[in-house]
Amino acid sequence: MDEDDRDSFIDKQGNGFKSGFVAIVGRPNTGKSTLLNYLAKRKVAIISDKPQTTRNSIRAIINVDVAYKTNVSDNGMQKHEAQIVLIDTPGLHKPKDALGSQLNQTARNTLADVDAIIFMVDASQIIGRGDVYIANELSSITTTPKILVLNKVDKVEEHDIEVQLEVAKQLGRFDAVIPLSASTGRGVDQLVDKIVSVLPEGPKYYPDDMITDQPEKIIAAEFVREQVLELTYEEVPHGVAVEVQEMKSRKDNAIVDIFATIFVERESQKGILIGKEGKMLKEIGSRSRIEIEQLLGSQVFLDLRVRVKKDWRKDERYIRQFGYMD
Ligand SMILES: Nc1nc2c(ncn2[C@@H]2O[C@H](COP(=O)(O)OP(=O)(O)OP(=O)(O)O)[C@@H](O)[C@H]2O)c(=O)[nH]1
Ligand SMILES: [Mg+2]
Repeated sequence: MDEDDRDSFIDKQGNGFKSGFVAIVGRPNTGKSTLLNYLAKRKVAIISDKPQTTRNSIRAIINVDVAYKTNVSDNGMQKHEAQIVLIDTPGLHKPKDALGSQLNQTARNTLADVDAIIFMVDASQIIGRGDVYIANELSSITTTPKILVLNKVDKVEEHDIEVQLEVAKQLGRFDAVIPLSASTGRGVDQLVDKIVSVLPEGPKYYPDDMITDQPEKIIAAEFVREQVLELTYEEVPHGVAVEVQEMKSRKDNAIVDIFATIFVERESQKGILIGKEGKMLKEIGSRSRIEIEQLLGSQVFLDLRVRVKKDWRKDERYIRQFGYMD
């Protein structure tokens, strides 16, 4: 194709640029946030091995330049620039409290207004009721392209990947079924190609240098919560919320002061988080400070407190205050 031909092709197809909003949904712990971070090439969403880690819908802006097959051009391959606005959502699950219901609501609201949906299932687990439940909900959405992703294939034998793919295909009608590993990146290129192929032509929604819609203050609070998830067990990680009250640079810009509070539901949990001689809180603080320093690119002074808000997960006011209301 010479230069003139290319121009006329672009004119016919609008500007040839593709873009759109793409939601990732699935059960808790399937690896949605891991995929988001892999594609964003940065930690935008926190990750843990505990279910219900993500509590907001989190956008990452992925600018891509892919060649994909088309019937339009002479050689069957057309290079396409695109912007994928990927939206991570809380895992859909059977809720036990007001927070759980709100997390499900946040995930469902996201589905209403996207250009494509990625439904993620975990290849290393039995594909079961929780997945079927979500698949049934998705079946009522007929006009949005849907891609089923079988994640964590690095954890299973090749033969079992085939078996799981067959089971996954029974979950409904999808534009594609793609096995991948959000940890190693295997299969991610195929997913990106597929997403771009189903996206409409559209504008660049966000500037090139923008990675996420999450303010630094929120990410900093999440980095603290991630360490709590890492270091605590049973009910404690689920009952924790983190709020950054203040974040400001000192006059010489060398240090950022951050004042944050970890909220728990009970006095006993407060004791666990502070730990013997304050050891636990110190550990949470120093681990999250390192992450926040990387995020901000400057030295950080982190002041962490622990406070009790009794049964906050049952109280809409606190769910809203902590920023978990959509
Ligand atoms: N081996 C392996 N582990 C993975 C992969 N993707 C995610 N994980 C792990 O699975 C766990 C859950 O990952 P997350 O990304 O937090 O899962 P999520 O779907 O966002 O979970 P929720 O936010 O709770 O809905 C973490 O321990 C990840 O390290 C993968 O491709 N391979
Ligand atoms: Mg998540």
